[in-house]
This record gives sequence, structure tokens and C-alpha cells, in this order.
Amino acid sequence: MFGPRRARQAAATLAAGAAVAATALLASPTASAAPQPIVGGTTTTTAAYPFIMQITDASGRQFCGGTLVSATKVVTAAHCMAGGSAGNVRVVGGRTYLNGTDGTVGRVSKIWVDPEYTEATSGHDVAVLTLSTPMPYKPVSYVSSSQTGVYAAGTTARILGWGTTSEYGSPSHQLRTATVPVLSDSSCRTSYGSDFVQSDMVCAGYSSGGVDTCQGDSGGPLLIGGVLAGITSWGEGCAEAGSPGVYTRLTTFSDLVTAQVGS
Ligand code: 4AZ
Repeated sequence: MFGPRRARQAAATLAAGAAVAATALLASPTASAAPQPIVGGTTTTTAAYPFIMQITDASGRQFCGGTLVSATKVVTAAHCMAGGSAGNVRVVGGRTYLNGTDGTVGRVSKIWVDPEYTEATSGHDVAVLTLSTPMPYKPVSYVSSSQTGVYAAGTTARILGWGTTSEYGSPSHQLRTATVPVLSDSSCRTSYGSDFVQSDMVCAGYSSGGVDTCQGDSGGPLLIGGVLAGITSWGEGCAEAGSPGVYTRLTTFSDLVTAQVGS
């Protein structure tokens, strides 16, 4: 799970997380126990991006990111919720550092996973969590289904997370961010062939690699023009030339998300 792979089913799931964390330490004895996120970015804070949420298990171990889109609703990736149940997920807002104790820990009362999500294709990689109590942070808006032009090739997008800072690296203690250009669907097709499902996915990154999301960033936001437009989903390894990050194409799912946000 840790290698240069189709990192779709991020090791970062509720079901697999603890075992994988242990494996990581064995494979990399010098690695810090605390993981880092985003390859090629810079550190930032939850004060700068108050809508970015850590998704953790009940013991507080972060395994995915999420985005606050209303006081009680968090958008994340379906694959992050595999094997999970509302009782063993937490959403942590306002906590820049993985080892922090500040911010707000929210319990989850409901997990909606797109019923068409399948692990086999990573299509429909979207989920919405309902929090038991409101988060005291400003949500961010998300794209509407009519905004299909937001993914124009070359548009600058922002990625955020606590994921590893290199393909085989350890996680970041501190929230990180980077910007990457949106890629054309044809170039994404060139990279991934039929694994790239144009209706469900959008690619972002540099052809030379170097800047990307990585393990542990899954579920977190891809922002375009300050609006949530994608969800970190998968990729072949991290930051490799010719293997861009793949994000859920949120315009395809925004009406479904809106139905959940209003439920
Ligand atoms: C992951 O395992 C993961 N480079 C997320 C994003 C990418 C690869 C892996 C894209 O969570």
C-alpha cells in the first residue's frame, strides 16, 4: 500500500489505518511517528483555511481530510469511509498540528457515501458526514453543477492536507498547502487511460511532477477560485512526472451533495 501504486484506496481508511501506520514505521524506521502531507507545498494554518478538517478515528489518528461546507456537513472522499461507521469517526476543526489538542472535535451522526462509489474504479468518490454539533468555523462554498467550466486546463487550484511530504515519506505534523494547475482531460487520459473517468474525475499537477497530494491527503479539498471544486481521490504514487493527482470532479456530484447538506 505504501509504494508507487494506484493510490486509490489510500491506506488511509478507518479499516486499514492502524495496521498501515505500523507497517510504515517498520518500513521506514527513521520516520517520525507523526505523518506529514502534501508534496512540494508550504506550511499553513487552520486559521488561514478554517474549513479544512482532519478526519480521525476514535483514538484521534488522522487518516483523511475533509471540507466543512456548512456548520454540520463535511465533504470527504467515499474511499476514506470504507469500513467506517459514524461511531468510530471524528472530525477535528481548528487544529493546525496533528499532535495538537486545540480546536473542536466533532462527532458524526451520519455518513452518506455516494451509492455508486466502487472501489474497483474509484468513481463517485464522494461522501458527506453529518456532525452531531455545529463546527464553530466558517464553511467554504462548493461548485454548483452548472459550473462545468471551472476545470479549464491551466487554472490554478489549491490543495491542502496533513499527508506525507513525499511518496515514501512520513506525514506532516503541520497542515500544508500548494497550488497546482488543472490539467486537460486529454492529458489525464494520456496518463491514466481508461482508469480516468472524465465524468467523475479531474486531474491536477505539473507534467514534471514535484507538487501533489499524497497519502493522508485523501478526502481533502481541491479549491478553485476559493471554492471547493474537487476532493483528493487517487493517483499513481505522488508527485511523479506524468502521474498527476486525481480529484473527484465535484460539479458532477454537487446536486447530490446539496441534497445531503439540506437533509
Ligand atoms: C493517498 O494515498 C493518496 N498523488 C492521495 C493522493 C494521491 C496519491 C495517494 C495523488 O491518500
